[in-house]
Amino acid sequence: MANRDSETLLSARRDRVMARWDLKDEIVLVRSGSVLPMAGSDMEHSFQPHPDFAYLSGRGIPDAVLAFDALQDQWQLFGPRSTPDDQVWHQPADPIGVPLEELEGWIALRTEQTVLEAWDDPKIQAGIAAERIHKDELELSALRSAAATSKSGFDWVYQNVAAGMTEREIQVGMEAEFFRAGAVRTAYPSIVATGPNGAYLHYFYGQDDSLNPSTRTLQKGELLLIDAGGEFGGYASDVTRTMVVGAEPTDVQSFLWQVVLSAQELAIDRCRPGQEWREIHLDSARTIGSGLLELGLLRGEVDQLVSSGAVALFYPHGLGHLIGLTVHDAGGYPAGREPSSHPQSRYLRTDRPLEAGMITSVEPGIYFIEALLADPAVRERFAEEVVWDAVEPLRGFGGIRIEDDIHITDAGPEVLSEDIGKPIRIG
Ligand SMILES: [Mn+2]
Repeated sequence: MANRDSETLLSARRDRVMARWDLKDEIVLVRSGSVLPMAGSDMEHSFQPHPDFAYLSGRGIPDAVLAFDALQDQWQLFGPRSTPDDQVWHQPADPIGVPLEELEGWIALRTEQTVLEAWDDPKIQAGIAAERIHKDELELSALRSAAATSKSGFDWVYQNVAAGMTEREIQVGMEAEFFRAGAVRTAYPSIVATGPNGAYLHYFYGQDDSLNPSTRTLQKGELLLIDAGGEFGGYASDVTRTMVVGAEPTDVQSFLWQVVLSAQELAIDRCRPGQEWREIHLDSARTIGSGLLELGLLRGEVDQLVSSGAVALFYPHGLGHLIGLTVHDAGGYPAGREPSSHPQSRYLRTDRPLEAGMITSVEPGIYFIEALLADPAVRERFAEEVVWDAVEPLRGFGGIRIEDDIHITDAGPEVLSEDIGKPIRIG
């Protein structure tokens, strides 16, 4: 699969990581991981390689090990070989590297050298993460292809979804298009949430009870929130659109949708090298807070409403996260930064200055979350700041989120998912 150009890029990645590790004579083992058995059966979960292994080797095979000998400045890939018996049941595994059986002997030859397991060693992980945040040409190409698969799925939604369809019908119709367009799998379980379900940030099909999956039917005039994306070449795409189905949006739907869109557009415009992510996030909360004030759901002054946590009742999550080999990618918190306890920032997955080469999602939202709005302690704490009588009719409204994937460049933000339309109404 890997051609000469990609081998050159992979080798350059390994060189950069090695320089960051700054080792003397240690051995580093980067393992791909093993397939996991399913409880109570002889089946296995689908395999996903450890992203550090995938990044450094360009391969996604189970039970493989990429080893580095710092004394010799030498990398060696070890891969499993399938037996004739295995081959009765499965196609032969790609014979990558030298046979895995040789790993033990390879280590035994290096008696004086300390063995570092990449999974357990923060210094080794930090060195890889510091490189993974900057995407090279090979990665950008995979990320663009992943976004293209997502576009096919969302286009299907725009052309086919109507009131009366179940969440399941919408999900499988959309995912079929991801796969037709080349996606290897979905980048994460697709969130297809109708009406009130849109308020669950990580709502997905069958989550509550795998034996009794959701069959909720989309009603005319309800919001449909879809957060989904295809994965290509190991790289994720992560896109959210929210639309009203089968009717003209109400004034409130339309107003809140525009507030989320403008929060997103303002944030995307600031996705430039040197910008502090936490500041962009807090400004997105101010935009959303101002919208909630204007609609009469909050009272007071916007900075105070952000710092008290009143805005976080309606926008509890972070503005976005790095994207790459995993949908919530490595490197969000550089050394020395810890997650904050600020009520508006405690779920921030990234807190760092942006740098060219990063990919980040930008995904503000507004939700009416029953667990927060129905809590007597919350209602008491925010008695002054939240206009509870005005919020009451919006319980059950669901949520609105709009999300795109942004490539940070010196020339300004490049929106990888920009071809995916943002209709406020479909069907
Ligand atoms: Mn996301």
